[in-house]
Amino acid sequence: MPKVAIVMGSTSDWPTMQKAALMLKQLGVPFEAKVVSAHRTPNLLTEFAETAADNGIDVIIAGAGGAAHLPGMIAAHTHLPVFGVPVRSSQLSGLDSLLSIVQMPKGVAVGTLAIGEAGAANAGLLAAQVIALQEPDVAAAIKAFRKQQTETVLANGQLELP
Ligand code: RP5
Repeated sequence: MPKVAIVMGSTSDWPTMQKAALMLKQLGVPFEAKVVSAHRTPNLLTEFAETAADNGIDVIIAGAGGAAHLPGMIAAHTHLPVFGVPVRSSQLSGLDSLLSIVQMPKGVAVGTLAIGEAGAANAGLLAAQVIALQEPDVAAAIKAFRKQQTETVLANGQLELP
């Protein structure tokens, strides 16, 4: 049973949102990933968000670009935590996506990540950190990931001229 749902406005978002999926896979968190568009499939959005909790979802990651209303509209339909990923857009490089997601009105929360792949990866990490509150194995995997990351940086920190 998936614990995290990764949804995105278009298949064109998948190369970015895969980074969230890869992080969850690395940390051993079950997930599902699918396209749910705020504008092209509004009824699916409502159905998905309203039934997510009953379907065993604990955290939702929503990525979209341009007029990125998906994370906010999903948050409007569920009490589950929603993390929004601004996907880099072709016209405005994702600044439009970021501003569309981040300025939520008081009372409906979306946790907004960075634009693009770093934001998607961190959305996966943050979702795993929420899941880890109840899952010791996931907490251990996150600690191991962070330790490895630190060791890699320390091992490659001495810089020399070519
Ligand atoms: C948004 O429009 C999607 O999230 C995507 O980032 C953007 C472009 O979608 P496509 O025209 O590539 O399907 O809804």
